[in-house]
Amino acid sequence: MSTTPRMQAVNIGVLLLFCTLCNPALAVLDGLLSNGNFELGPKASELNGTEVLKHNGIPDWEISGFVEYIKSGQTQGDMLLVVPEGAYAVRLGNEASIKQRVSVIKGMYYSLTFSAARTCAQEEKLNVSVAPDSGVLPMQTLYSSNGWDSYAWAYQAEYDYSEIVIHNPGVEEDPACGPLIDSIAIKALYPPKATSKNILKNGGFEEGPYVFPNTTWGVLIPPNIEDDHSPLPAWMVPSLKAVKYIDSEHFSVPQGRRAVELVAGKESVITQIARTTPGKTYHLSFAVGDASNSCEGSMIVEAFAGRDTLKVPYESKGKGGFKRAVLRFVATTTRTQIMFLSTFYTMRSDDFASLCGPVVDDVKLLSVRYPRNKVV
Ligand SMILES: [Ca+2]
Ligand SMILES: [Ca+2]
Repeated sequence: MSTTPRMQAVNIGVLLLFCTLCNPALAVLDGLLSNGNFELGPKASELNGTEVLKHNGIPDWEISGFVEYIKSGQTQGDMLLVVPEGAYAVRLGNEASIKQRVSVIKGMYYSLTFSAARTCAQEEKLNVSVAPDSGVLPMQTLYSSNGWDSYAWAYQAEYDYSEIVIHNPGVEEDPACGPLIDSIAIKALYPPKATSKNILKNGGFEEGPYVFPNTTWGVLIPPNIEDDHSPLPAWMVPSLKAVKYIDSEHFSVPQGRRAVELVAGKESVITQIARTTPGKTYHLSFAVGDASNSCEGSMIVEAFAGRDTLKVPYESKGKGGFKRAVLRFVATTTRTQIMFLSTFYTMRSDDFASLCGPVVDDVKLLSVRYPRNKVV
């Protein structure tokens, strides 16, 4: 059957309408960067031992400085080097960096997730940048006992391409020191909105950084995130230590597919500023539980809404589960800070080395109709 130009125009219109409803960036971009797991390596002639000799020696990457191509099972002194994904990873020596350019949508927010491990006792940092944004991620706290942690970092694309650079700003005496890097992924972030059912945005933490399907240790939302480029949209982590983003595929999660674990006691804090009306009464409801990750013991989550607080005790057997709590308060200002932290520090009972803590999820803030003084 032939189509008239008018019918074609209608069809295109339908197609355009359809495509404004879908997220074009999702299918194209979410997931590993090209050779983001470094399983494709340099030719033997481009290696001197483990050192990569050519700046384009690793397919799809551009390197600078002393970059090593590390095979899983390789030893360093008496330490066995393990790789989180596949058989290969890279190590960044002092002032070394890796770079890849990707196509993005200008103005859109993106989150990067990558796995890193320290190989020496020294404090280490990684500088992640997509010009003009950059961030320094501290690696001094080891959150997972296997040595690997995954980190998230977010930015807003200023151009229709992004040059993603991970750089080791360290100046160690031992050139064999320096972080191992593997599995670099990107995910488009969609700024969440408040709804009639929740004044808070992203209260269930469903919008967040890419989580690797094959890693079992969640993703760290690094500390000192106070701007709007949070990899956990709408939430800030203004504390000294990270919070952990966990997925229902590997952890017990109270609601939906994602939640946060407060892994560093009072040093790991999540917060969001809510618009409130002075004099109105509000209910801040939330779930407190454990991630089913052998994090056992008496826990307390402290919730704050402006000057009001609620301490929620939770007895964890480390096998999953949660309870719900409500903090009722009367707003005194037009902006109320909502905040959560964990009173205690907890270690996993299966290794006594990994930091862990209570899980917070399903955070909802709503104004309630009845005035406070009429309730008996
Ligand atoms: Ca790999
Ligand atoms: Ca959730």
